[in-house]
Amino acid sequence: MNKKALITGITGQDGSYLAEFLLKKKYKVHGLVRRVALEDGSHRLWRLRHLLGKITLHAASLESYASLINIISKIKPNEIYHLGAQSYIDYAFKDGFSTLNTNINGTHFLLSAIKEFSPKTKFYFAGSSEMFGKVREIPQTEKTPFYPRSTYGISKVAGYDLTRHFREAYNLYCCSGILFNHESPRRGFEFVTRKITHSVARIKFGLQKKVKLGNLNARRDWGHAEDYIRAMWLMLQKKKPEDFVIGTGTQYSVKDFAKLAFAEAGLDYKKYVVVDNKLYRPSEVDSLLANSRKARKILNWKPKYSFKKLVQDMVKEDLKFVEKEGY
Ligand code: NDP
Ligand code: GDR
Repeated sequence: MNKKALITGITGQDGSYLAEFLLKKKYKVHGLVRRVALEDGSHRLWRLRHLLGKITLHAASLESYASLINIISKIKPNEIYHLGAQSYIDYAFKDGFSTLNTNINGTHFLLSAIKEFSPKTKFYFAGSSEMFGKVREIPQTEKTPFYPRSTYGISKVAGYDLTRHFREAYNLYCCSGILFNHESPRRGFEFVTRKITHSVARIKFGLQKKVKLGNLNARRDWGHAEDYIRAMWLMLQKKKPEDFVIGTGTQYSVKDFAKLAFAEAGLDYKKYVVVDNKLYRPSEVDSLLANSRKARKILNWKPKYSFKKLVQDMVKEDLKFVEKEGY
């Protein structure tokens, strides 16, 4: 019998790679999407276009317990990957209420629905390095205390605690991946890496003159999404549910990323990057660095992409994208 997986956030960067990965492993893949995605598929399902027909999409809302019960009690998936979230931190500063509402309640609803209607389902929660925020130690491990710096980070700490609580109280297979930043040619355009590589391509084709950025000194542990979705799957294949930190163990600044991305297109970033103070965040996460020794040992996981290869992949694909689409 093929295994059944349900992915929330399937229209996002990670959801699309994970769907592809699970199809290759012969899973029956179900995705939870907002109703408007089905109505406006050509736009909202762009990352899934090549998979339509091979996956089953269900309209539901992370804000509605009833809609989640309907799907979970019907499918009774072997595995749920809960990736759906308001994931853009700048927006969390503009509307903390909806960020907390979607991210915390959505997680709580799913866990409750599993407990009531499908207790054998294994559950993956998309935790984040943003939970470490103002870091208490360097590098960060599964044991590092949390100190979130945005409502997004706070919502992810709550989701992480809910996941642990349902595991301990009801003996469910629930675990969290504490994933550090991961990027790809499918990254949303507002995140800094994609904003940079898309701007590089537009500048190269004469469609744009400059790119405005905020804090160039923020440092991140950047990996490739394709490596990270493999870690999610590995976490659900163990006998015992456990939480894992996933990252590369290397760190670069936004400036380093820009320098390399422009250089890949034969350009000098200094001529094109403009710092705009309005793009600084009210409270910044300055520096994140993973220690994923536990995942390397227990999951036998390690990233295949280097930082350089990630940047090259994103610039190459954005040059193709802008040439083809013209924007
Ligand atoms: P994306 O922003 O690319 O995707 C987010 C997904 O969540 C989309 O499918 C979006 O659907 C869905 N979503 C957002 N709000 C709602 C809602 N109210 N109801 C239903 N669905 C909703 O994120 P990523 O793929 O990059 O990340 C996946 C998960 O991993 C997220 O939870 C994120 O917070 C977390 N994470 C990501 C990291 C990264 O570096 N990428 C690192 C650590 C954690 P729609 O298309 O309809 O908007
Ligand atoms: P992040 O990613 O906040 O780490 O969250 P993002 O790419 O938005 O920012 C990374 C760093 O770059 C700085 N920065 C800018 N950021 C954006 N978006 N736009 C700019 O113009 C800009 N200039 C500088 C930011 O201040 C920040 O320090 C991502 C998301 O995927 C989360 O969902 C996930 O949990 C974390 O990664 C781990």
